[in-house]
Amino acid sequence: MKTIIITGGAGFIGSHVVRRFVQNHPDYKIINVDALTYAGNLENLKDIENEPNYVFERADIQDTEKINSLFETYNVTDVVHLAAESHVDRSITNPLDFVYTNVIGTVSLLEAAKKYWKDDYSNHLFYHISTDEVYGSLGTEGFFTETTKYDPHSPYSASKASSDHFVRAYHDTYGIPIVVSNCSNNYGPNHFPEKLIPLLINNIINNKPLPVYGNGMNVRDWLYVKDHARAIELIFHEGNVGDTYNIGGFNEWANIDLVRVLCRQMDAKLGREPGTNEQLITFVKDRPGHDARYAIDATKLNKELGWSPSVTFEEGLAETIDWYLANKAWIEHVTSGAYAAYYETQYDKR
Ligand code: NAD
Ligand code: TDX
Repeated sequence: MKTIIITGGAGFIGSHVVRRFVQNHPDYKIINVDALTYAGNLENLKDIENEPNYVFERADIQDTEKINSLFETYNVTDVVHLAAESHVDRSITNPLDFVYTNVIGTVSLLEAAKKYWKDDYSNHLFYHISTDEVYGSLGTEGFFTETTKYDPHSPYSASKASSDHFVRAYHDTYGIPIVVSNCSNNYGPNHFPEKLIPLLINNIINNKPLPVYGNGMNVRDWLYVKDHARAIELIFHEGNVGDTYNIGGFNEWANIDLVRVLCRQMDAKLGREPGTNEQLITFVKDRPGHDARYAIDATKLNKELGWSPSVTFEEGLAETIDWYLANKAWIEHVTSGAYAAYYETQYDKR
């Protein structure tokens, strides 16, 4: 019997992780701890909200008193930590928000784990979900491995790198059982439309310009979110304590090529003439400090734990587009109000 806090469970990746754990492990109690920022949305979990092994607790992970009380009330055995400020462009405008949640919030959770697990660390795990962006930027060759030196460039990746270091420091200093995974770019259902793929889908549906930063040649390595959630479930159960695992599907795309593929797939889905959506492509000012290329080497995860992606990019993208077309109300809810105002500040340069 485990009682697991999953932080950030109302967000994009977190909601897929919560669903997997709730559905696959009826013997675990899953406590979704989320502050419900602009990125958190309980609509993502409507289908499982009444499951007997699921509880939602609205809390800010920086609130140490509240986090302590949750550890005490539920006798928490494990933490799967996803809550974060996650958007690079927002980190450029508001870096302190990223320090507060990603760094201080993570340390606040580690402190609770240290306090409440100290009598016997052996039956516990603090699993920290991180990103490939901590490794910095690659040239045209090579991959990020688990031993690549950290070299973050954006306030977002600097805050995630810092949180990774704190998690490992709590292992080395206090003996807290930890595991860290660093994943490539995710895409899929429930992705907030400030991020590239859902932003493109939403804009194509609405015949709005498709903003491509710089020359569009920056490369990202894309993984379907449900495959990331599968990897997290596997690492949680079978990963070596103290270890790091890189997660990725060897699926690199230059942004502009990805935009074109998506335009073509959506021409077909929307019954538009081939080439219609590509006319919406608009090159805009580049992101400051824009990393050139990310590429994950996931060999360790494959060799040691037998994980590999279950869907091709084409299949994942098709499922994603279908989900957005079938869930227009979801997009309307998350893009109304504050998000609409944010979007205007981002793309008024066109
Ligand atoms: P997201 O922005 O969609 O969701 C973040 C969630 O955290 C939201 O539900 C939000 O309400 C919650 N949250 C934010 N601040 C909080 C706070 N102070 N206290 C409690 N809850 C808070 O993010 P995502 O894309 O699902 O990313 C989840 C995790 O995975 C992050 O740690 C991110 O760094 C990591 N990651 C993301 C990607 C990706 O491509 N999206 C890739 C690799 C790693
Ligand atoms: O409008 C856009 N136009 C554009 O060209 C946006 C939003 C992005 N881009 C480019 C920037 C990147 O090269 O597309 C690429 C992907 O951008 P994002 O979707 O913002 O993702 P990225 O910056 O790569 O970071 C993502 O992957 C790693 C997540 O947001 C992070 O949380 C995760 O850690």
